[in-house]
Parts: sequence; C-alpha cells; structure tokens
Amino acid sequence: MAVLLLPGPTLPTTSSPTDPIIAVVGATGAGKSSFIEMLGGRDASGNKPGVGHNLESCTRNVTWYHASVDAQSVQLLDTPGFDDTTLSDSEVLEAISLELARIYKGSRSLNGLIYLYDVSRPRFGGQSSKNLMLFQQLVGDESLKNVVLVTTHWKQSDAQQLERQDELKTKYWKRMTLYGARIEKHDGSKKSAVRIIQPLISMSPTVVKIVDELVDQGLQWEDTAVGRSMSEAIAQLQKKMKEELAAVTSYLQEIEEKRATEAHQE
Ligand SMILES: Nc1nc2c(ncn2[C@@H]2O[C@H](COP(=O)(O)OP(=O)(O)O)[C@@H](O)[C@H]2O)c(=O)[nH]1
Ligand SMILES: [Mg+2]
Repeated sequence: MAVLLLPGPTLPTTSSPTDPIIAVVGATGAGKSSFIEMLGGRDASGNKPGVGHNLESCTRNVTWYHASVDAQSVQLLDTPGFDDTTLSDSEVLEAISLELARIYKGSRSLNGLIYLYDVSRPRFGGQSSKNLMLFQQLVGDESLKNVVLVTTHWKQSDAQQLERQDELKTKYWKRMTLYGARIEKHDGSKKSAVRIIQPLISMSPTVVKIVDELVDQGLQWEDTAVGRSMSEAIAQLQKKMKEELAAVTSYLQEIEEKRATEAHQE
C-alpha cells in the first residue's frame, strides 16, 4: 500500500496550527467518544461525537474534534476500535496510520495518545492482548512517554475491577510504564477527563513509530511492524478457514459416498 495522502477528515475550523493534538484509541465501547464528549469536543460542523454509536464499526473513520481544556484549545482525534484481526480491522489501523501520516506531512505530530480500556470486561483475553500489541507497534517505545493508559467503566463496589487494574499494572501494561507511559483511572466525570488529558497537552509533539516507518523511512504498509502483524494474523485466519473448508468438504464427500453405497445395495 502506498502512502496516498488523500484529503482526510476536516479539522474543525476553530483549529489553529499550534493546537496540541491528542489521539484517543482503544477497543469499541471503551469510552473514546464519551471521553471526547466529556471535554466538550465538537467536529468541523459543530457536532458532538456519536456516543455508543453502533455504526462506528461500519464507518471505520477517524474524526477530528476541537475542544477547550482549561481555556487551552486542543484537537482530539477519535478513532474506531481495532478489535480483532479481521480484514476490516486492518483497515481501521490503516485509516488511523494514514491520518497520522497525513498530518505529519503537514508538519503536525501528536502531543499525546490516550488508550482507553474497559475495566469491567471480564478478563484480559487474547483479543485485548492482540490489541495491546498492535497499539505498541503503532506507537513505538520512544513515544510511550506521551501515552496515558486509562481504565474506564468503573462501577462501585466491584472488587474484581481492582484486581484487574492490578493485573494490568503489574503484568500487561508493565512494559509500557517502564518506557514512561502513565496509568490513570477515569471515573467518567469531566474533572477526571481534564486531569487525564492536561499533562499531555503540554508535552512536546512526538513522531510515533508508524509515521516514522511510513513517511520518514518510506515503507509500504505491509513492511511496517503493524502491517506485518496484520498480514500474519490474516494469513493465519485464511489458513484456518481453508482447513475448516477442507474438513467440511471431506465430510460432505463421505456422506455422499455412503449414500451412493447404500443406494447401490438396495
Ligand atoms: N459506566 C460507564 N459507561 C461508559 C463509560 N464510558 C463510556 N461509557 C458508555 O459505554 C458505551 C460506549 O461508549 P463510547 O464512548 O461510544 O465508546 P467508544 O466505542 O470507545 O467510542 C456508551 O453507552 C457510554 O455511555 C464509563 O467510563 N463508565
Ligand atoms: Mg466512538
């Protein structure tokens, strides 16, 4: 895939070339759009983000919002969730990557990334693990200092959530924190959203790994770390489907042969 920088989603008209830029990522339903709405985010037409939008997974679009955080103007990038390794999720990752590459060509880079994680999810499964790996490959170790890992969907008196948060801190997110990523808890309030985003706003912009690979190194999507992981995952999926199809075909053939033998005996 060549880095064709087609016109991307419009930045709100209120944006200034010096506004800090923050991307909000995470699985579908983690609370990305809610987080942006909580900060008063509006798109170029003045619309709020579509919270709980079940069409999100169909649109696969990244959307820019403008917000004012303690009188500081910021640009927020709302992204679809890269939830599994189907072909369309590869498209989601591509869409995010291409938008970041596009703004980089216009001399703009991210000041920060907010990675939201729904702590009420029963367990950190294979999907969450894949998601996290892809996120790290997209960002790269050097930009992890510009990342905040945020737990959302906190419910009162749920001890398991604390256990899960502990597990994230000591296990799954440990590596990222060693590279400077922060961990925060979002209670769903505006105050909490402001507290989480505030330190990122004053950070120096960073060139995330995928942008360096696509633009500075001129790599094709397939040759980037994320692109390679996606191709491997898709190849595995295709292999599995092929095997399943072969098993079904052989089963049908067996039935057919059995029927033919029975018909012959009658
Ligand atoms: N309890 C709780 N619900 C939340 C929280 N954040 C989002 N939601 C709800 O979760 C659903 C999905 O949120 P949304 O912002 O659309 O998630 P997105 O897919 O990541 O953009 C919506 O019904 C939200 O109201 C949170 O921190 N706590
Ligand atoms: Mg959303």
